[in-house]
Amino acid sequence: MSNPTLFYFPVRGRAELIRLILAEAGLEYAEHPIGKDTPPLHGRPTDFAALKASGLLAFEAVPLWEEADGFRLAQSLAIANHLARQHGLMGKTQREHAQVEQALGGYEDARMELRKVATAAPAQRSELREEFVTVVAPRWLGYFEKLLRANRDATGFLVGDALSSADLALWYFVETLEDNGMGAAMAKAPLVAAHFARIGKRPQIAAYVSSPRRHAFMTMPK
Ligand SMILES: N[C@@H](CCC(=O)N[C@@H](CS)C(=O)NCC(=O)O)C(=O)O
Repeated sequence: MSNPTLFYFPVRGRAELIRLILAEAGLEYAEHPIGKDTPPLHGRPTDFAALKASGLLAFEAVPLWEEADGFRLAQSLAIANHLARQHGLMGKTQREHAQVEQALGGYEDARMELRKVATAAPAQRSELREEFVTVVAPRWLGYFEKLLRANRDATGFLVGDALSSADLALWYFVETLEDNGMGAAMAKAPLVAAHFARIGKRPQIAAYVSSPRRHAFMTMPK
């Protein structure tokens, strides 16, 4: 296997921040799509149960990242950080690096809140969704508004004077809200909205997002 390979389901999910980093970095990579009862690819299982049994997954979970020399890494954020560091998307100083990790921690927390809605029992989902759109998401977007304002008066990025993986993570979070019809949560987040528009216009990101390589959006259950 000559290109590094991303093992994940053929959906955006937890692998999408990794893919956005790869797109921005312009790194060639292959996807190893996981399924159920699917045949092996390049001698590796694609069937999830068989992949778990193969011992390739440190925590019996994907995504998994594998490099040409056999180096393997699990945990989506560890993979994202590894690639972001390699490609200059993790801040320019140790302090910026820490600030990028801080923003990524916020992104993970905000995603967790969204996940609570997605995995709620059907009877509770609509109430939770309403609360998410009117209270929870605006609160998290408000935190990101403050981070943006505190960094060069929101004229560029979340951290420092260059794009980092934190910007891509925020972009993906906002895209997920918009795609799921939760755009109303953005009403009091004009700086995040402007940041979303800016990041989405970056040539590598725009090209990736409109490419056939991008996995289709899957709506959250309502
Ligand atoms: N903290 C891990 C969580 C990974 C995870 O739970 N992945 C899910 C798929 S999105 C999985 O493989 N779950 C194991 C299973 O379904 O058996 C990460 O961010 O990579």
